[in-house]
Amino acid sequence: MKFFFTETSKSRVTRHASRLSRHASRVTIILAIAACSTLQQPVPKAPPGGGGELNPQLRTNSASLQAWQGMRFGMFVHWGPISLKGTEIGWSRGREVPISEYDSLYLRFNPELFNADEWISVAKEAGMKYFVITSKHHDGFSIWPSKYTDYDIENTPVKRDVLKEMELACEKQGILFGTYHSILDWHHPDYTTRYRDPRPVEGSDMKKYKEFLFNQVKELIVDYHTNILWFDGQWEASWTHQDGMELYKYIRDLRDDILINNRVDKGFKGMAGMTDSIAKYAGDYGTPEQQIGGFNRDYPWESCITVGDQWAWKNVEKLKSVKVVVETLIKTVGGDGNLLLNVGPMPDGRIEPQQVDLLRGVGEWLKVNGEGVYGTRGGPFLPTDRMASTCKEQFIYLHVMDPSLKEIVLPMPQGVKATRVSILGGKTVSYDNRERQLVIRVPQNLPDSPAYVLKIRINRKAVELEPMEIK
Ligand code: FHN
Repeated sequence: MKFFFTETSKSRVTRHASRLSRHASRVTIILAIAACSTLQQPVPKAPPGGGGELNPQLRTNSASLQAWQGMRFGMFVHWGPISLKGTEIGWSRGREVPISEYDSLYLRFNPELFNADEWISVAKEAGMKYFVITSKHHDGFSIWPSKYTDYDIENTPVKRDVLKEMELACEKQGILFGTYHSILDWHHPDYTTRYRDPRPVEGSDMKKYKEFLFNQVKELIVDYHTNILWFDGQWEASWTHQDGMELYKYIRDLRDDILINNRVDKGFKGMAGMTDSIAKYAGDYGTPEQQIGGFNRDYPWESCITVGDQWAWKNVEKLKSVKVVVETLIKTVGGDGNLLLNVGPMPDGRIEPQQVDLLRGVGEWLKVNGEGVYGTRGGPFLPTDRMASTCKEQFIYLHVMDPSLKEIVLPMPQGVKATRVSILGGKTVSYDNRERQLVIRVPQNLPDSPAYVLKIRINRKAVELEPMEIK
């Protein structure tokens, strides 16, 4: 289901809508979701990213980018036969799990309790607006019946196209469907970098591997209508900057409204995730990992973070608390980023109850405070450990994580005045406009919550205020 449309892709959306005419109400609902979560902000100046120095004319689809940025919060899922062992996907191949054993796990991968609708309902209850599943991780297992390999879901006991079921569940429930795809592939005979694998590289042919990779990416686009291609595994020497720009152009030529992260190319700058040079490397957004990216309104970014300490399912996992996840979300959106929060489903196909409970807790907070998250931009006050801010139209949302504050003093540019202050889910709040300052008196007896959000109406468009530091 396409959430995004531009002139060129409108016809696709129209075609899609006519195919779905019997579900017209769903199309309306989904487009309404995109609309209400689409950023209300002016189109950013020429969004960076795109095809990189080889294809500078290839620009990111700004309507897609804005709609995705407005969604702010997504579910990441790392899942595959390795969940049978409870060790890390990809990385435990040849490490905790001997390669021969790892590569035969798929023969007994039978997630009988897998229910895509349940997964997507959990995402919705968490307040997540998009979903990214590992179509293929570094271990080379394809979680759909691919025409280009037998190492895929079709040759497991489960005999279901679980990826199609996820796509349809997303479409039914109005969640944007996306796929994570590993460029490197430690299983494929033609991939030329080995990881803890004694197989010689002689005879492997990257030209053949690239053809395989491009063909599988086309399957994800044409057969599964992915809206996000979340690449990973770009760091090894087998994959070049030229390859990255080529793959970006290949995808753009197939569909101009798919979002492609910066790990398609070589611009990923370590775990900080941003791109060294926006013009040089291909990719639509930066991907800080296991950390909150720095404040950046000029280049879209998304932090990917696990609920525990492993990407794939791990028995007896220590999970983050609701408070930590809510604070992580606040600081991320306060920096103008998205948060892609990862869960690792169990080998039987369920998301384990403790992870579901955690996500539900986050969803409860967003039910009250989502107005200060969805469709907003980060700032104007830079995030701190006690507060972060987002903005939309003439409103600033101040997310306060420190319940001990009795009075909050905010810097205000000359001539900018508050005209109303209230608390989301509550009443108006007393405040004073002073010389280049706004003083807010925090109400007593605030509800027990990871954070409360003050909605501050000012006398101009909030996104026009220059970012300001607060203490
Ligand atoms: O190696 C992968 C890892 O398994 C996981 O998929 C993360 C998620 O983005 N990315 C790589 C580590 O940077």
